[in-house]
Amino acid sequence: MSNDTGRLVVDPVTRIEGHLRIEAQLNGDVIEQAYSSGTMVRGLEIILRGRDPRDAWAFAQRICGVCTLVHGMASVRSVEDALRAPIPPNAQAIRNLMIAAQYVHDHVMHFYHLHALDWVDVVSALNADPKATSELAQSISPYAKSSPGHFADVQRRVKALVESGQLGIFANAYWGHPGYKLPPEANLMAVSHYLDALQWQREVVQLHAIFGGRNPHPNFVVGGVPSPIDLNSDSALNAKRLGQVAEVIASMRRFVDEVYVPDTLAIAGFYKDWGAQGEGLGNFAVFGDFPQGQMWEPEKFLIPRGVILNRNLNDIQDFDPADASQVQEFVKHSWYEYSGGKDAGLHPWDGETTLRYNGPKPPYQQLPVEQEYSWLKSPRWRGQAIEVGPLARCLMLYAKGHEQTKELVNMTLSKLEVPIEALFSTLGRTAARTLETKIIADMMQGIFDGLIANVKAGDTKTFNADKWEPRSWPASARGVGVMEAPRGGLLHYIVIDGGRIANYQAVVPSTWNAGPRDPKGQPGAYEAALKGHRLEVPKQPLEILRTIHSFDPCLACAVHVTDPEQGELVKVHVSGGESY
Ligand code: NFE
Ligand code: MG
Repeated sequence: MSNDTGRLVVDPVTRIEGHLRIEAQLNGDVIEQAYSSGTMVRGLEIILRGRDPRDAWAFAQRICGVCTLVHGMASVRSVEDALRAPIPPNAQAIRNLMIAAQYVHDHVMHFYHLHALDWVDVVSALNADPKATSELAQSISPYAKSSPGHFADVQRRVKALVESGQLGIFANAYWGHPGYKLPPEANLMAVSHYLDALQWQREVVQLHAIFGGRNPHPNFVVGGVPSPIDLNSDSALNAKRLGQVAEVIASMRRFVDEVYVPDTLAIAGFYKDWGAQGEGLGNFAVFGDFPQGQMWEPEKFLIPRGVILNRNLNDIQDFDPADASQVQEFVKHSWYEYSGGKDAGLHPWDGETTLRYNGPKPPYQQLPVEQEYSWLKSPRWRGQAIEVGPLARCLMLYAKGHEQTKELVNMTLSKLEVPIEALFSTLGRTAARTLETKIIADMMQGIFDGLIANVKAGDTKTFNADKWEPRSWPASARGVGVMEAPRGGLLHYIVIDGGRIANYQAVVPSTWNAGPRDPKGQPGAYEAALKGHRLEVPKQPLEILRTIHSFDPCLACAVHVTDPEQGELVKVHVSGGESY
């Protein structure tokens, strides 16, 4: 909706996880300022206080059901970091495979089921010629499901949906918007792959169940993984199960190579203008992941750590999550209070979570953006707003000379005939997600082969009990669990006192990206990215969806706090004087 003050409101933004509101201040049809607000508070952070650190992962993992394992992983890593508890090589390999599987699963789902319909017009697919669609599909990929009969069948199914007046999974988009540029055949091909991806994701997610007992929310243990390896046992990771893992990896790589990568390139070719807008900050951070040793050896990460400022790929800054001058969270424009006042920035080991809603009572026209307007905090790196996620990782791999990344990025740029600056854009962000999926899917093969070789050499250890007993722990300890979640760098900070959790703070990817302005007035990544967008049809702000979806928002992850100690979730102060 838009009102007479030129404020355009998109609330809720759909095809994301959680509750996000975007307000855009328009000057004519151009976005002059944008504001990102997490509108629902929920969560798990403070209920961890007082608990056994070895149990924390099971609670923390419930922060999100999309990135189904990352908060469990970050949590066990935070405890292992605090205790300097090493894990066996097999456990590291299994964890790496599980993280990689999360990426491949999550990114494919995001592309087809959450983002594609910003670029693909389902209704236009009805006008496609199935034979021409088949020719198009076969010209870009050897993928098997590409016969004229197959596409005619898909078209019939979509037609039945459209004629029923109930688009179901395809409802609520701006069909017919002039911003849709794909020819009908490309639309039909993409819709067909949308349906294939639904089927595919159900099968490949089995990898988590094989290693972690189930999905979503597979099991973990501090000190390793809870799955014993015994090639000859029915109740352990045996030859049959490892064979299934090999099949899943092959299926992932096939779908990425034959469907996801070619589709991304084909669709991007019609949207090259999106390679020149939608980036915003120019600052990117990668905390690093896929350890080849222990987590406290970041120099051995396959995805390297570092910070890029002002798009400068030649001068990578060091990142240290334990340094209180580097990572801080601010609440100036958030519905929280700090004991040190609204301008303070707190390192997460000293983090505070005190909720105070004093915003307008819903339904409201617009948010008081000069005051508080979001349930997200504003994390900053050395005071700077930064973007995290696939684009940051792709840039970091590229900047650090990773050969496959350089080849893939250069291939993409030359195919699309766009300059390297096009990486810094909405299109670049979406393409980076595809390219990193390819890199990570390929990487899985090497990790898996390494695991098998190690097992064949006689090492079946998956759990290290040395630091399991709290008796062996120091009286107090602090740790940070680092990981790269699909949506970006993730940090879980834990303070352990007397064997119990004294403080726990999760600093989550979508908080870096979707957070509000900080005390210096610097916008977060979403807010900066939207600035300057011209809306072709302001009543149908497709452009906002394209750029916001390119980040793959998860507001469930980003707003993850609750306050059970006071027996009430939140005190709501409404400007009219009521409270409820
Ligand atoms: Ni809920 Fe999550 C990922 C984490 S997001 S999806 O990826 O951490 O910010
Ligand atoms: Mg937090």
